[in-house]
Amino acid sequence: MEGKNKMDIWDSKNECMPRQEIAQLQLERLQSLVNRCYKNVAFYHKKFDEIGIEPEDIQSLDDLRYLPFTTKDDLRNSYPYGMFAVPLREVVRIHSSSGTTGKATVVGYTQNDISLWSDLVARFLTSGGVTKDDVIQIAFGYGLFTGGFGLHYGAERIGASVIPASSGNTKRQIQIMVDFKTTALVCTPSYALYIAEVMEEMGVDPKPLSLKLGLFGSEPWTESMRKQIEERLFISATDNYGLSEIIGPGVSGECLNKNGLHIYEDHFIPEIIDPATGKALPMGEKGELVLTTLTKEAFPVIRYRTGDITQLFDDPCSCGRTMVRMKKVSGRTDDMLIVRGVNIFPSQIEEILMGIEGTEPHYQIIIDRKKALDELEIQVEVSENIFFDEMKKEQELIEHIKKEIFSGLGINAKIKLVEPKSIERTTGKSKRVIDKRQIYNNNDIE
Ligand code: DLL
Repeated sequence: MEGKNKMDIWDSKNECMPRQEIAQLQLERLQSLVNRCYKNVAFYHKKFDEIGIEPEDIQSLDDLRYLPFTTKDDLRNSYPYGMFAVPLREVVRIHSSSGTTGKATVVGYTQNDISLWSDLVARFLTSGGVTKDDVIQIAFGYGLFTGGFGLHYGAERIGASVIPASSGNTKRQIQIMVDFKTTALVCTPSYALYIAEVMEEMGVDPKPLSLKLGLFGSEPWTESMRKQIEERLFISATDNYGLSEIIGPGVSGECLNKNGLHIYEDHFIPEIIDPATGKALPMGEKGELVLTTLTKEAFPVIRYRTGDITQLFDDPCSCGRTMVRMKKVSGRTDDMLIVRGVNIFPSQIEEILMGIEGTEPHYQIIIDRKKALDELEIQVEVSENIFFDEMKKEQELIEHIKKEIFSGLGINAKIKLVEPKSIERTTGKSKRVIDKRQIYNNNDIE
């Protein structure tokens, strides 16, 4: 990359559109969306009638706030096809969200939706540095999860050479990377870190490899995690974001300035709301991201509450794209841990741990309730060379982490140092938190 201004843009006509034109386009598309939803989706028809809104009432972008939210529960209640806006015969693809926090939701795509999806993925692949000359290894699961197929079609759209490796079988991934001269890796950030670790075990030096780019997403990751991955794999890593309910990957992505993810506003309207009150917040404030799809045919959604916490900002980016950006997602509203009344996000703990020498970027947060009091335990892996070296050193490290957690979060945590590689690795999204309080609750119900 010779200077930041030389970055390629996949669709400069739309990605660099003047803000006024974006707003005009959004309004036209919003009006058409509202019409389509009212006409074709019983759920929206009923909701609009209930609150006394007709499609013609939407006269400006500000009127969006009068429209009802759509929640994950709404989608679940219409399982499997209740929210589709076209007959099934026009649907050419069906995906489903992972369902880790409840019953899965089912999403559909028309041929036009698939084409749009490929273009949006091509946008963030391009902004992350991928070109048709790249050999791109897709280590996301292929299947109902949108990661594998979403990235696959986008990479083909660019004309890159796609290796549909899928996730898992890590040694084989690395062998492929070496033999096929992979230049770009696509997976979750936690899997990228695991790949780096297995490379070390196999004695594969990442430095002379052809690998130069990493495009990671599908789970939250901190700046410190980015640094670790970049240094260990000798790559430049960018973040991309999306969710099945909206389209899959391709809602937003970073450019090589790595300063926020450009949201593809010609196809999605982002809002930030206060998750407690549902009130829209002004630009720059932190809250829950709400997204409206403007052009999706099979599965349009109005004001979908993503549960993801971020901030929007609209200062210009030197790459030339004019779309608003969102900060890296710092967590989900339902990920927020309330420990003895203190609100904590796992990403805050990650940020603190990453800054402490002698620890590895692998940790687990365990919350339990003993005698009506919440207890927070953080298990942290330590680097190979320091573990059990000296009891005194170990104790010092524990005290140091405790102190940092207390000064950062205002909470006393129990710190447990665990052996290198003892925390379970993942080939997909990582699970950092074990909340035993919830386990008890579930058992109570059963
Ligand atoms: O994870 C879509 C995706 C695939 C995005 C591949 C990027 C790359 P779901 O399985 O429906 O879809 O999960 C969506 O994952 O609401 C966020 O909580 C989280 N998430 C996705 N991307 C990011 C990211 C895919 N870059 C849920 N940073 C979302 C933080 C992310 N969280």
